[in-house]
Amino acid sequence: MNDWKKKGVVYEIYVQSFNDTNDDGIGDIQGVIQKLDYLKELGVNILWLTPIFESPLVDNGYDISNYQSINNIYGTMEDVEELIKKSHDYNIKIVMDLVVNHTSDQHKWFQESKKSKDNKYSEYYIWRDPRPDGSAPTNHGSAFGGSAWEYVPERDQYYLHLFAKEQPDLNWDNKELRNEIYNMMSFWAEKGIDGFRMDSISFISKPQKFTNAPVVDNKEYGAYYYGIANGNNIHRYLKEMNERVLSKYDLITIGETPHTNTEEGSKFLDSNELDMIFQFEHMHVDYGKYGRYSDVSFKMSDLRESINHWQENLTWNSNYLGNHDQPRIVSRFGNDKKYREKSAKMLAMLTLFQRGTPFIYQGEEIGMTNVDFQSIDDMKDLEAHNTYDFLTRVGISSEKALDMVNRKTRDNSRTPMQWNASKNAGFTDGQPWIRINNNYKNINVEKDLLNKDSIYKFYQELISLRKSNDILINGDCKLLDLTDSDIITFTRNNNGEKILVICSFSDKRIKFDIPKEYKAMKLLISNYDSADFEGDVTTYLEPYEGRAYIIG
Ligand code: ISL
Ligand code: CA
Repeated sequence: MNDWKKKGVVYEIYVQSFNDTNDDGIGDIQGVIQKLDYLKELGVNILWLTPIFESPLVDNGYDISNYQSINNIYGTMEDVEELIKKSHDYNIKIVMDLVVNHTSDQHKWFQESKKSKDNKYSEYYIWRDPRPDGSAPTNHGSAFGGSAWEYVPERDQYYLHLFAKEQPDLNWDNKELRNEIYNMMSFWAEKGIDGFRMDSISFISKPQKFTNAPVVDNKEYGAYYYGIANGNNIHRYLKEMNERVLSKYDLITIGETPHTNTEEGSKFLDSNELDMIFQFEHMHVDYGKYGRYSDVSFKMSDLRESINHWQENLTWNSNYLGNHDQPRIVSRFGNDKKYREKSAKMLAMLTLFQRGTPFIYQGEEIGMTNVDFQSIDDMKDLEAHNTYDFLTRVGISSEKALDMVNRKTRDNSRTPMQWNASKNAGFTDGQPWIRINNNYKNINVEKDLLNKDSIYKFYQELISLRKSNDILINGDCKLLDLTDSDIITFTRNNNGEKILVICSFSDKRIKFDIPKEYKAMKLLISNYDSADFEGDVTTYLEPYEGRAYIIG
C-alpha cells in the first residue's frame, strides 16, 4: 500500500445529515463543500461519502437506481465535480460508496430483468424457481427482516435480496453485468475520485445452489449470509476488477466485508485485491439472545480480545468503532453521561493510535450521543421498524421493544450534525428529514471550537501526532496485558522506538502497574492534566483516562 493511503485519516460523511444549504431539511453536496475548512482544520485527509446517487431512498441511498446520476436532493453532477476539485485543492481525497452487491428495484436493469427469462437483463439478478409447493427456494431471511426471496409472477420465479426487497442482489456470475459495473467504476475514476468504499462486497459471489440456512438469534428465517459470504468466485471477480479498473488509477479500496474472519480477510489484502477491509467481529461484542437488538452491554475484555485477534492476524486494519450503521460510540463503548468528554477522548485515542487506517464518523469528533426516541414513529430506518414489528410480534412488550431498538437503531448515528446552539443545531433552516438530538445546545461544533480542552481539539491533536510520529503509522502493534479487568494497553514499535498506549474503560480511579521494562517514559498525550509519569512503577488512572507515552 502506498504512502498516502497508509497516512490517511478517513472521515465518513452521511451526506443527508451533514449540512443543508438550501433549507429543504436534507444535507447536500454544497453542504460538504461549505465545511471543507472545518474538515481541513480537524486534520482528516480522506472523506468517504455515503451514496449520493439516484435512488428511491428505501435504504437511504444504498438502493441505487442509476449509478451515474446524482440524486437531485443532494445536488448535481457539477456539484460533485466542484467538490472533487475543491477537496483536492485542500489536499483532501474523496472516496465514494460503491454499492454493487445489489441495486434498487427501480434500476432499469431490474425493471427489465423481472419482465421475462429471455431478455438482455434476465440474468443480471439472482432468480430461482419456487419449491414444488410454490414456496421460496430456501429459508434465508433478509438482513432487515422477512424472507430474502421475493416472488415475481411474470417469471414465476423468486429473486434474492439480502437486504430490503427493494434491493435485489446482482448476479456477478454474469459477464455482461460485470462489464457494466467496471465501466461505471471507470466513469467515476475518470471524474477524479480517489477511491471506493465497497458496500457488502463479501456477498457478491453467490452459490449456484442455495441450501437452507440455520436459524439463529430467535429469528423467523435462516441467517442471511449463510453459504453466501465469501463465495467461490469472490477473489476471481476482485482480481478482474483490479485488472480492468483499479490498477489503472491511484485509488484506495476499502471493502466492507461482513462475516469475514482473519483468514478470509488476509486473502483480500495479501493478494492486493483490496487495501483494507471493514470486519465486524468487534461490532458483535454486545449481541445476545436477539442478536444485535438484544438488551446487552459489551464486556471490555471481549472488545480487547477482538482487537488483539485482528491486530495479530491482519497486516493492516480499518479501525472504527462506529459508522452510519451503528449506534454512537460514546454511548455504546464509553459513558455518555458524567464522563462523556473523557470517554470520547479515550475512544478516539484507541481508534487513532492502533495500527491501521482510522475512521472517524461525523459527530464523533464532538462526542455526539445516541438519541432517546420516544416513539417508533420518530425512527426513519426500515431496519428499526422491521425489528420493532418482529419483537412485538414474538411477545415482547412494546415498551421493552422500543427500548431494545433505541439501544441499537442505526438512526442513533443518523441524526443531523450538531453545528451550533441555534435552531435545528445549525444543520438547516427548514424541517430536518430526521429529528435533531435534544442535546444540541450542549453538544455542538461551535462550542467545541471555542473550548481548548474539547473533544474536537483532542481529535485534532491525536491526528497531528499521528502525522508527526511515523511509528504510529508503520510501527507494529502489540496488546500487552490481556487479563486486566479494565484497561486496554498496547505498544507501537518501530526500529527500537516505542510508544505505550493505555486506555481505561473504568468509571473509577484505578491502579495501573507500568510494566518494569518501560521506566524511561515521556508523556505524549493524555485526556487528563495530571498524567505525568515520575518514574514510579505504579500509577493511577482517572475515569476513562487515555494516555500515551514515548519510551526510551
Ligand atoms: O448493520 C448491519 C446489521 O444491522 C450490517 O450487517 C449491515 O447490514 C452490513 O454492514 C451492510 O451494510 C451496508 O449495506 C447495507 C446498508 O443498509 C448499510 O447502510 C451499508 O453500510 C445495504 O446496502
Ligand atoms: Ca439540502
